[in-house]
Amino acid sequence: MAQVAHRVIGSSVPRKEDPELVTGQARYTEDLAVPGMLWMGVVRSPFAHAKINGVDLSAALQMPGVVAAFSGQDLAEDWTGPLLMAWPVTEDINNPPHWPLAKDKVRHQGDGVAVVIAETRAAAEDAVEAVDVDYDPLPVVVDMEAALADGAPLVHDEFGTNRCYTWAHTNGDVEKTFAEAPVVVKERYVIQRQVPNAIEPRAVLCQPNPSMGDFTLWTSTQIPHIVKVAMTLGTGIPESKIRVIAPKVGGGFGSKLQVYAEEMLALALAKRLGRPVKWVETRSENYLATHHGRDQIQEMELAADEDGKILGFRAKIMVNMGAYLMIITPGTPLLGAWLYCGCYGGQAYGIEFTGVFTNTTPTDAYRGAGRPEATYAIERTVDALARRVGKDPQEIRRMNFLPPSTESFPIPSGLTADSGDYAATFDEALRLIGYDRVRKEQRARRDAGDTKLLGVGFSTYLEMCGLAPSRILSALRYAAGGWDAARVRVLPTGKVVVNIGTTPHGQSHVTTFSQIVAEDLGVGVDDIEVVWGDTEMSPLGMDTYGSRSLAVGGVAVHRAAQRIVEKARKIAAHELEVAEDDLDYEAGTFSVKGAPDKAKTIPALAFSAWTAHDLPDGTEPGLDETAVYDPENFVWPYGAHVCVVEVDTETGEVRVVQYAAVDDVGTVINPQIVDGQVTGGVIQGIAEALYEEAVYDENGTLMTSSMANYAIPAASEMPSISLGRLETPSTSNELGVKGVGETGTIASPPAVVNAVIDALSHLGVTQMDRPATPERVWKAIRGAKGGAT
Ligand code: MCN
Repeated sequence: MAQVAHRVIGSSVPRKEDPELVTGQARYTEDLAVPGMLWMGVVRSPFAHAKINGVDLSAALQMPGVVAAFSGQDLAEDWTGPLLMAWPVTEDINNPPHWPLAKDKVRHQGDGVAVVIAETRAAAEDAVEAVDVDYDPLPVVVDMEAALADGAPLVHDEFGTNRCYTWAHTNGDVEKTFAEAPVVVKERYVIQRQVPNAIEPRAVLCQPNPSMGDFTLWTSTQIPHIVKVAMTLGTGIPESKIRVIAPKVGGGFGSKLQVYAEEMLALALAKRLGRPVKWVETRSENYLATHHGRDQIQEMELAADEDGKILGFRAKIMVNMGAYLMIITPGTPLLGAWLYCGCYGGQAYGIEFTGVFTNTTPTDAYRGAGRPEATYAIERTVDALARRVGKDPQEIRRMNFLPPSTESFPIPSGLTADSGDYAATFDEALRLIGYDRVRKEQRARRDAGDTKLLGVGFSTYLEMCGLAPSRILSALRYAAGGWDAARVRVLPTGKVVVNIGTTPHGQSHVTTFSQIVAEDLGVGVDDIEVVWGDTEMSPLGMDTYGSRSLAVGGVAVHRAAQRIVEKARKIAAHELEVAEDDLDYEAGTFSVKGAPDKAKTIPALAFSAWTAHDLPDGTEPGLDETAVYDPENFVWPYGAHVCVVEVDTETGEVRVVQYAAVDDVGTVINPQIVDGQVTGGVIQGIAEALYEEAVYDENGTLMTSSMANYAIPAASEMPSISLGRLETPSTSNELGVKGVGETGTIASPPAVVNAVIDALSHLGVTQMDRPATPERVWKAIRGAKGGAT
């Protein structure tokens, strides 16, 4: 039965996506097969840096089932441009061309050198092994500081340096503030590199359609619309001849916000061979060839008065680009550039990023992208300031919070945030955790000499997301816009079709966008079909990343639905023979004021609009409206996360025993989906704080190249999370919504590490690198006790 339409925003409507997923009916790119399909295998470099003397494909070409094989040089003429890099953050950035296959040099382990095409996947994989590449290994640099030192091996000779760019931003008089401040704390943090591990590795299938002279590219991506533009730029095939489809996508977390070599290769080879070409990434390839995340060295400073009142923020940050610049590699840190002040007041703000090339897999967006790094820096350093001035970390936060506001207000970094009450979320998180009880238990264990110590850590964060407005993105030299689009059609039978420009890959847009339309048009959520992920069906869109889908795309959906209501009102007034002003509208029904039985519903009006037998003069037939929305501001979720850990002083093992997350994401469309997003995000952040770390040896070999040695958390390691919420409507859009997709990952890592330090603070531990592995924690305990490590 159709659900009651009004009040549908704010209710936990069951996910419309689930039946297909849980019954195994959903089709991912890997599930797709088309007649005549060939398989592609990619030959990858075992070296992090080497000259390619030659690529011998002859043995591979002799193997059964092999149809073709090509080196980077063989395909050089197929490209009209390199892989897309869309964010040249400064005018003088060093931006090396990045081709789908290396031609003369490889620059990171896993760099593609050649491809083989075969009748089956197994034949392609065997043939990859048979390709003989003659390499001359070159000196390697993996460490950012070493890469900037004189005489370091150069990743790109033509630049004469491994410095990619330096970008800086200030607000207020930073030098003076720091020179005159009675207290300055300075901390150094290493934000370790991470490997995104979506459940579904990447996959591509490209089918040429000879009758039309066009190509269909199915790809496991977050950004089909952007991939389409990039394919045209890279291959010269006109956009009108390329259709990109993202079928079901099994997670991305930023790693599929990318244009990958394999997408360009599948398209170019389908064109060359006139046959469909498919490639599916193995998990090992995922570790080497899907972009990595994070990897910064931060120097973070706070200037304050003797009481701990913050006066200024200053950060100097080195960011590892890896070997090439991918779609937003240089811009990723800038997404956090305004958040090194967190949700605190202050008069001066200065930030500088230096991008550095190394012989490692390129980095790019990973859930939170720039904002978890900023939040980590400020939330750790606020604790350091509390230690310095002898205050409780709780107190230092409260005295520095920005004042509560339901209006937009400026923050120290110079942007305008939209609304919030920072102390209120903090109070609620402390209540959920049972703060006083935890502190009592902490003291009791310490007093009893227990080897399992408790620690409490805070993270009171401010996020900026909903990436748009286009004019700010342009000021930051980002190459694309930030708008999004939706088309809403009410069909003659009253069913509704909504074409959206965002591309969900686990975020439930089908459900939540149905809720918005159900609320607007008074139809049941099950009477609405949401169509996405296909550039032919939803030609206008900017896709899904930066927690933008609801705050930008969802608002476009709402606007298109409102246009339907406006047009339907005209037709209703005409049919009921009253003025438009004489109509009430509620839950999909127009009724004459004072005569409620004289009424017309949206489905009935859709039928009238379709027959067009008696429309008001000048009215076009049909109820079919499109809206394109480019917001005036970002949206600014915030909240307070409190983590309780238990640290085993004998083994150094850390276990999260309690976790409370109280977030304000504005108006909530679907509470259950929001809770799911927060929970998943927090778990991802706990893993970042305690387990995950990509480690290279000095030869540039990735030592953590599989799930056997790259620790991904299992359910058994995770706590249950207490969730709370405040709902302060965003002032940036008429739905009042803020994003939620990244909040948990942005907030949680400093809460966890602050908790570990808190557990050991009475021993003199003040510093902890991340991830806080048992070895690091054990060494910190031994070091603090003055014992040998
Ligand atoms: N929502 C809501 N009310 C709000 C805010 C959001 O009901 N006030 C709903 C939205 O309507 C949407 C979902 O919550 O259904 C997430 O919305 P939003 O915050 O707009 O984020 P996006 O849909 O743009 O998703 C992107 C974000 C990012 S950037 C990463 S990375 C991420 C994430 O979402 N990757 C994910 N969540 C993920 N979840 C899954 N399962 N898989 C991923 O790869």
